[in-house]
Amino acid sequence: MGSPRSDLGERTGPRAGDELSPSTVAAVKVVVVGGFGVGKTTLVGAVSEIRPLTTEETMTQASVGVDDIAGVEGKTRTTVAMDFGRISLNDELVLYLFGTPGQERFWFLWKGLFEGALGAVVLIDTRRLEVSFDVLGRLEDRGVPFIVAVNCFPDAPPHPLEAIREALDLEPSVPIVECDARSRASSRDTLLVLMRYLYDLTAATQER
Ligand SMILES: Nc1nc2c(ncn2[C@@H]2O[C@H](COP(=O)(O)OP(=O)(O)O)[C@@H](O)[C@H]2O)c(=O)[nH]1
Ligand SMILES: [Mg+2]
Repeated sequence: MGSPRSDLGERTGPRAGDELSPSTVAAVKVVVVGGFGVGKTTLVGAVSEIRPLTTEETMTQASVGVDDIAGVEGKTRTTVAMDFGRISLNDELVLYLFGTPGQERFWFLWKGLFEGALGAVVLIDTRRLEVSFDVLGRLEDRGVPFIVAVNCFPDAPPHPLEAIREALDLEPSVPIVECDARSRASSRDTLLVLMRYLYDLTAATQER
C-alpha cells in the first residue's frame, strides 16, 4: 500500500501559482441539482471563473426512451457524470460547484457528491415540475439544506412563486427565487440566496 492520497481538504499551505491562501479563504462545496434539462450545466458554466469541467456527451441512441426529453426536444447533450466550477463570492468565500445529473440512473453518484456539501440549489423548470419531485425528496431525506431556483424559460407560462411552493410542497422557510441560468449575475444572485439561507440556518442553530 502506498501513502494515503491527500485531497482538497488536506492542503497544508499555498503552492506555487496558487492565488488562494487557505488560511484566509473559506472554500465551500455547493451542489446544483434538478431534473433532466433544467439548466444545471448552463448555470455552472455561467458563473464559473474557471473553465467549467463538464462531462457532457451527445445523447446516444442508448438514452432514447430512458431520458425523458418531453419538453426539451432540442436537447442533444446530457451530463454524464457531473459539472464542476468555482466562483469567488468575495475575498473570503469561494464556492466549489458540483452539478449532478438528475437522471435516476445516476443516483448512485449522489452519496459521494453530497459528502461535505453545505447546501444545494434545486433548479426547476415550471413546465416539468414533476422531474423535481424525486430530487427534492432525496434532499429532504438526506437533510441537505436547499433553496429552489425557478429557471425561467421563455415559453414557460409565468407562475407566482407561492403557487410553485405549494405545488412542490415546500416548507415556508425554504427560499424560492427566479433565475436565468444563462446569466452570470442571476446565477450568482441565486448562490448568494443559498449562502444567506445557510448562514441564517447556522445562526438559528447556534442561538438554541
Ligand atoms: N431560455 C433558456 N434556456 C435555458 C436556460 N437554462 C438552460 N437553457 C437551455 O436548456 C437546455 C438544457 O440546459 P442544461 O444546462 O444542459 O440542463 P441540465 O441537464 O440541467 O444540465 C440547454 O439547451 C440550455 O441552453 C434558461 O435560463 N433560459
Ligand atoms: Mg447538464
